[in-house]
Amino acid sequence: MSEKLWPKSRVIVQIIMFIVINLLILSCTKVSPTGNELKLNDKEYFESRGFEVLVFENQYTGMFFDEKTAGIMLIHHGVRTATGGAVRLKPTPEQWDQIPAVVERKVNKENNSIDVLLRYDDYNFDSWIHVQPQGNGILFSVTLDRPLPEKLVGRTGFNLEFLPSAYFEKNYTMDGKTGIFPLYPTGPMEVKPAATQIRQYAGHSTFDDRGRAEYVEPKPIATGRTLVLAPGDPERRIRIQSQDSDLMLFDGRNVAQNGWFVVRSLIPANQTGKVAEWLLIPNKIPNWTRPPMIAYSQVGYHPDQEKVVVIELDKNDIPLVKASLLKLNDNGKWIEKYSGEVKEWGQYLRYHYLKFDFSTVHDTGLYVIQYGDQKTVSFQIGTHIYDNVWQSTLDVWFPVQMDHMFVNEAYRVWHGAAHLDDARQAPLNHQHFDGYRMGTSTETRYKPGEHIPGLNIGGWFDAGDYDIRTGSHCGTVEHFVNSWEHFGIQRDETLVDQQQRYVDIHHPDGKPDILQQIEQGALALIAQHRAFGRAIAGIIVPNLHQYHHLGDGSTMTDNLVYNPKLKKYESDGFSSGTPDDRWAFTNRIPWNNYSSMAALAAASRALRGYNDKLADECIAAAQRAWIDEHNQPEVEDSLALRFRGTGEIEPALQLYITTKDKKYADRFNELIWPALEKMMVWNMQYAAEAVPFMNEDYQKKLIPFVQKYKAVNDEIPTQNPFGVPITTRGWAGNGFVIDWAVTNYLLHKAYPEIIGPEYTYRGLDYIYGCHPSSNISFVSGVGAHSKKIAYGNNRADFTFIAGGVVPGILRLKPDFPENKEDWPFLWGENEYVINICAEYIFLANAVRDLTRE
Ligand SMILES: [Ca+2]
Ligand SMILES: [Ca+2]
Ligand SMILES: [Ca+2]
Repeated sequence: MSEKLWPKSRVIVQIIMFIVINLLILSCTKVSPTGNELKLNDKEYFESRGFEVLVFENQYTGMFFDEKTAGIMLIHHGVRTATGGAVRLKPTPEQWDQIPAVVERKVNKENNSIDVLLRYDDYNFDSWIHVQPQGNGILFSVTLDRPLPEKLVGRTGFNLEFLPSAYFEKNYTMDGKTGIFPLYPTGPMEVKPAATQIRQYAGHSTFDDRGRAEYVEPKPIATGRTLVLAPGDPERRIRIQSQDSDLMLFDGRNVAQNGWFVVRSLIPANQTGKVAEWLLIPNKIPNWTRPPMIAYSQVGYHPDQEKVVVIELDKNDIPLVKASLLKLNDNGKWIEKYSGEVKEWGQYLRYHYLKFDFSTVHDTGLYVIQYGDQKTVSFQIGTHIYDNVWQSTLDVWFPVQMDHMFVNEAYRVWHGAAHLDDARQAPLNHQHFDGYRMGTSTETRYKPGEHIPGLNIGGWFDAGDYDIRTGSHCGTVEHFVNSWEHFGIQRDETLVDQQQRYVDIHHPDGKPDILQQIEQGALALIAQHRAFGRAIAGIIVPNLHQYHHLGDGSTMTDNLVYNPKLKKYESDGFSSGTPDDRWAFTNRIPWNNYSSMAALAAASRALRGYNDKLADECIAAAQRAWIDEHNQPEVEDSLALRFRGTGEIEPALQLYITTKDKKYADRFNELIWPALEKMMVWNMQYAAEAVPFMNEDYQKKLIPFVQKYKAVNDEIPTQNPFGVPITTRGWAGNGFVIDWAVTNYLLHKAYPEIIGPEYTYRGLDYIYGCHPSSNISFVSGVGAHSKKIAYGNNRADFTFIAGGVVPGILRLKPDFPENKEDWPFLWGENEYVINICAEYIFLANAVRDLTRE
């Protein structure tokens, strides 16, 4: 790169000119209620109309390292366009690169600024970032009390990362020289010696150097002092001016598909005091107001169900008093069918909410909702609308997740038979990057690193990654069994041949697909009992450079069992010297084992008559494990012990339902009541599932809890306008909403006089679009407008897998609900997970059942 740098004086003149022009503009335009200048608000972020700056409200959690939801972030005209503002040790930090810890965060109300002290423990390196509005923009200054540690010279900079999809098909200028943001990463790259790599998470490496002792880093695509992002787009235009050091623009996607466009200034060596300073000036559309968002179900409504839409307004928006419902007539014209008052709900997170109830409209047909000059796309009211909403989850999404199988769909192969080299005994004293850990003993008859035969069958890719996570497998199998037993789902649109390891989507084979999925799950679970006599935590790739795999699961390993006699990357055609086989994490975890017993006991009922041999083996293994687990010595003060009591509730119930042996019912009764006293919300589903199998005393004894549960339900609409429990943890809460709706369905079936059907409908409505931030359906391919860009294992293609359900709306602290529709890589918002998808099948069938009441 040989861009000529502008003289400093010219930059200063430019800044002065800019400030003068902006002051002129300011004096001519009416100042909005929130003002044009950034001000620290009560929630401790900088706010102006159309532009906000969050400074470490959201910190790196350390759990998955850089999740692109931490550091300094920009919200520009309602969209979070920048993240990761911090002093960083790489040009384009990846997920597992080092993250700074926040030692101190000072919010200075009196002078409208925030100071953050960041620390990298590995290097004993501290830096201060001072953030303060200036004129129409905001100033970021980095100061050091001590100079950069020698090892960090040339590699440390102030970074701010911009969302690629917000800048796709847009330009930038660097010191006046124009460019186009690359749609696809195309280098340039630099090769560096591995020894100079900044240590990644726990010493792992994201880079597979195939024995070359090197790694790669992107080089800048533009360098200069003044960068304008999207100069032609008033919504996205940002100007960044650096006083004393160059700005470099990088494309992080060159090293990781989930990378962002990074703007960076290097921090100079041997300097203290102010070492970098940027003035960032956003364009703001005068009096910008976020358009109203009408939250409704993309699938539509059954004529007899409650129909309430929620209207989400910008805080500067003035609520209207009426909304209307238009119906399509035979001549293709939209005719007003209903007009009604919109009711004030109030403030939730950062928006203002109204509700519009049109439950009195029962006529079937096509409708749109009109609020002001906004119309939704059309939706249906009809008795049939829930008839075809869950099938793609069973027909397509689950087959695509099937591990150890070749999965075909018409002309397309989703993936080959994966992980045929499963699995090796995981090493001792190991903390794995996906949360698995091994202690001081394998607790099996296998030596660390030894191949364990028989684990290469059944199971699903747990989520957007490809591990066999035992806990989620257990939940998935149980949800499938529940769907089978409650709704008798006979659907057959998929061929599954376990002998050939072959799956063909849209190819009936005379066998119910749901039983074939239960078998797939049971095979993975029983394989663990065959090898170890109990469940293990899971099976996962050993190397970080394998873990971030995107694409065909069958290429994640070489499918050849590891042979220590061969050299690395060498193969004799039958075995391989490359240690890429997945590891089995084998520690004994009581609650995991109990979940497995529950799933196997349930599976044995469903498999009876379909695969009797496997059904017999499942129930025998579950009963044997039950005895074995009760003979284990108590583990002292561990997570395991805490779950020991409550973990038995599920298997006790499932073993009882399968065997009718009273000892299991007794144990269930012994445990369920104190569990309901302590944590009713978490245990109510088990209590409700048990009702049809317990006596009248049980059913009576549960009534006060059901009443209490209803009281909790009826409290929810005062907490948020959507009337479903919305969690605010690090992973968005669709799974919890589905679970809640299912529990309410089971309670409604058992206690219709206490629990009405509305909660179950409401839960599904939420999933289909009646939620904060947008009205997208969270089930890919279901509803008029649904998730077309999600975190499946095809996420690098910015696409989806039909029938997958994503986690949904993530709340970024303090008040920003987000679900990116144009960026698949935020797993907390967009990652499909097996147990949630299986429970969704149950919920959709439950709602369909309610429509027949
Ligand atoms: Ca995982
Ligand atoms: Ca089938
Ligand atoms: Ca292998």
